[in-house]
Amino acid sequence: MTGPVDGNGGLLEALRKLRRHLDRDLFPLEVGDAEADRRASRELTGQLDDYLIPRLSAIDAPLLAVVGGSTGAGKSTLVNSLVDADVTEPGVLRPTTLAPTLVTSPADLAWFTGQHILPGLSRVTGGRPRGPDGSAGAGEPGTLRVVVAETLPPGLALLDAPDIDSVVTANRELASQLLAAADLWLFTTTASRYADEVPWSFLRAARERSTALAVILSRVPPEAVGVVAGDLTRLLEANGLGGTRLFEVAELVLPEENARLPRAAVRPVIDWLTGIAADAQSRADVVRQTLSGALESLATRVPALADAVDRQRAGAEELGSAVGAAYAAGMASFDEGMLDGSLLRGEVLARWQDFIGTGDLMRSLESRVGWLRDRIVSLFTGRPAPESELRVALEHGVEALVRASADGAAERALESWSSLPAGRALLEEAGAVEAGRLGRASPGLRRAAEAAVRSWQGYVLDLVSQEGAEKRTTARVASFGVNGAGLLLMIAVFASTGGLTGIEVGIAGGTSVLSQKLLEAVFGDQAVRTLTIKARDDLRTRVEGIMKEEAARFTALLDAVRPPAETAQALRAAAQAVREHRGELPGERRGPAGDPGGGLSAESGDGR
Ligand SMILES: Nc1nc2c(ncn2[C@@H]2O[C@H](COP(=O)(O)OP(=O)(O)O)[C@@H](O)[C@H]2O)c(=O)[nH]1
Ligand SMILES: [Mg+2]
Repeated sequence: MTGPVDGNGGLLEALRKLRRHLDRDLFPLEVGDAEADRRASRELTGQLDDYLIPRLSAIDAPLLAVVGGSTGAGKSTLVNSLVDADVTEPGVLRPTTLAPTLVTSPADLAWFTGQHILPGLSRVTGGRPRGPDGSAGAGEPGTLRVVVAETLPPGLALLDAPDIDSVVTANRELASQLLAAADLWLFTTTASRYADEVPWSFLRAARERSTALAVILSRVPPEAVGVVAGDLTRLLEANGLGGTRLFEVAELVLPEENARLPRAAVRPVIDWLTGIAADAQSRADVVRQTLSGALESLATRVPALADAVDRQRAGAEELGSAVGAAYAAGMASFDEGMLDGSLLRGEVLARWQDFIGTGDLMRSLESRVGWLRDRIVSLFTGRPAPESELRVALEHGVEALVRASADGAAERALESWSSLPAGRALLEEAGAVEAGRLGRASPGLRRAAEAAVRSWQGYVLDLVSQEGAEKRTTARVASFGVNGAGLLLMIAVFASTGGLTGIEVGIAGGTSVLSQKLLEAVFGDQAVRTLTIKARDDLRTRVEGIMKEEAARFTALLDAVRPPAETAQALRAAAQAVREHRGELPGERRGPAGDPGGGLSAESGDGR
């Protein structure tokens, strides 16, 4: 009875495959109504685990009828009355009650205590649950109490579910979970509550998934018997549920609080259920109806999840581009700083003046720039200063520029993430401290920039010495010194006067013009252009590497959660595979329908 049925192996495999694709969190980002997407995904995985996969693995296993409905509808009373034993606790208004009770015939006990359906709920057996104070009703959350009732026929079990409208979220979710695991819903409502919205949202879901369903209209005042049922019948018809089996149970004066109803009051329900349980074909019909309805629903539910995964990827893309744009702007501000001459101010300018002023450089120059030498010498005092000071000053200047650009980019990236719900949520998850850190350049930036500038300077010296190895320039470079020429080239890299104003143009502009002239004197103007471009590109590449590292602090948060690119497509393919194997479900009953009271549609209910 519990072995897999021949012929549906492909379908089962398709469902298992689909299930595996749902294993990871597919909706980590706050994109669109992510909460609804997560809920839909949870419901789907729940139904696959709790019902579809175990049910298909054991198509002949006993039926599970779940008694669901609103608070106080009389569900527990009904279950006790149907099995003629106090197996579950009616009248309990304890919002903490979380362990639902499943009543089974002794013959089916092994199936229901084995973790086949609802494998996530551990089983407890034995008497009615008691709270710590001995009061009735409490049960361990996450458990399913399995109770035997001799009166129940083999082949059918009843489950007393929590209230679908419980004030406790966990109870409501459990109620939905149990209903999604049912072969058959015994949906219970009352004369006073049958028009409520919550029950109808469930009933509509049952209709959409063509779940096998019977409605029990309970607690009907004797004078209203027939009247309310007529109204409810019209409502069912109006909601596409015409023909639903409807039982009416009158509200009786009970001999004591929480007593069972007299057998006669629930006889029609008992007879109907017994009829289904006794007949293998009726049971198979119920299972097939619910199973095929649930499988059918996958054809829309799974692609909807795939679309939601696409939205997640698009959302991640948007956050990624925001970071990209912020750091591109950071790079642009570095470029600007490199060219606007601002690097040639302050400390660099002072060290440059020292450097030039030593006169060593001047003396080594060729005569055609002699006029320049004269001007410089008259301009600057001859303080001796090692060229290393100029190099250090340049290094600091470039570092400061890199840091300012990275700070600006970080601030911009943080701002744009904060303006998007998905970004805000990621930042919140990272924590306020980390978010604060993200808004500035990383602590490691200083070292990275130092290292980059030093190796760039090394590169520039290599460039100059390579160029100096050429016959036409060897003597001139030698007279100059590779270090001296290298420094001139570094200065020339920052030689644009675009951003300078006032007197600075004169000085900084002069600085770069001078270095340019000196370099040209050594290498020739064409070579200087090439060298400058090479040196500038090399520095840019190094800074770009740093910016990439900086941006990675943001993108790492995204990469940690972003669903893989192939997920949505894999989900759609899995849904398609399920559809292709749908035909493996045991077929519909052939020939004239010998309905042993088990038909779930069309004709009127016994109790009406
Ligand atoms: N007098 C009377 N009380 C009922 C009837 N059906 C249920 N009740 C009471 O209504 C309360 C709620 O019933 P219960 O079965 O716990 O509803 P549940 O919340 O749907 O499980 C309990 O105190 C029951 O004893 C009925 O037909 N007559
Ligand atoms: Mg109850």
